[in-house]
Amino acid sequence: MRILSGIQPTNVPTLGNYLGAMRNFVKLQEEYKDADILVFVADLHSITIPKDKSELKKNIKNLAALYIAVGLDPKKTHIFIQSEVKEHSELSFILECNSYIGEMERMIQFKEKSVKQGQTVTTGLLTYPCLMAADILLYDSNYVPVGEDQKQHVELTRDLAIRFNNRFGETFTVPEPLIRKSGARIMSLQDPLHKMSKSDPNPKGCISLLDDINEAKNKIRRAVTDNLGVMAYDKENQPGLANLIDIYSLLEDINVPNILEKYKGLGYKEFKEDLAEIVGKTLEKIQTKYNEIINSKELDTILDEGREYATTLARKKINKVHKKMGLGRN
Ligand code: AQP
Repeated sequence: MRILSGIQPTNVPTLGNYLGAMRNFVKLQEEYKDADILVFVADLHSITIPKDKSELKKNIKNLAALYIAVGLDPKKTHIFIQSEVKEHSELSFILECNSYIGEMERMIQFKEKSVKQGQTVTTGLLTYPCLMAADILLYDSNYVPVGEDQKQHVELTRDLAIRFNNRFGETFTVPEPLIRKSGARIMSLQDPLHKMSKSDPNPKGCISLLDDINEAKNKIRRAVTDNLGVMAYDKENQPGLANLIDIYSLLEDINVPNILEKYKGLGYKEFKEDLAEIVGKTLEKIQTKYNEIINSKELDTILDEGREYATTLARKKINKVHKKMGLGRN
């Protein structure tokens, strides 16, 4: 069985990326001991919205180091950088030629992001789902751990795989999305109706995994709540507080009723103070490991091994695709 997932190096990952994705990759390592797991830095995906060269370089390396810092074990999980395995772009083009513009235009993410971009929306943003399908299909991935927002892209990948198999003969494994029910959507600390995002221009709303620890604690202390002053879990009327309770629950592995019981009759101040400490400890642990690995030779060795492993699998699949379609001489 093979499981594959990736994150875009659009900025330093946030606590939301950690709780909604990275931490789950680590859990998968333990839960699926026999599975072949590949986790990559989706740098090609990140350029669908143009990026500054030096920022991109830095973010790629940071994300690779953070994968290890949060607990991915390179002995169990192959970690690589997407653009270093050329077959991703190659299969992406082939899939573009087996998909329809209407399918791409229907993707919710394209509709949302293209509205924000206006006239400067790139062609890459439209064809992004074909690249994502290529990422998945190159490795015959059975499961793709994604957030609810990416489910539509995995469904499109399934359609493309089935279409290709019907047209050219059995070639691709049809994947399934793996969506964790407990992986809450972490919201902005300043605007709890919008998700915490690494490209949020307001740094107060999101905690980056590389934030200064005291600064991160202050962000929790100053997080927007409400003036009801009652410790309750009510997403509709107290969305800011509910978000903080979700973060507490996930980081401490305590369920919501137990948290409410613990803070019954106490003010938000005590709760926020404890949560600030919990977040601080989490970041400290991640940053200690990150500092050990970021400038080490070990990081390059891990990424070289990941690239070699991924390339061997990907090349084999691309050769098969070429044969099935009649491309080249063989
Ligand atoms: N706030 C969040 N809560 C829970 N999970 C989240 N994820 C992202 N934000 C939250 C999950 O993290 C993974 C990262 O996916 P991505 O980098 O490919 O892009 P994204 O989903 O668009 O993440 P961001 O942080 O919002 O990036 P930008 O700002 O660049 O668009 C996914 O599994 C996602 O579900």
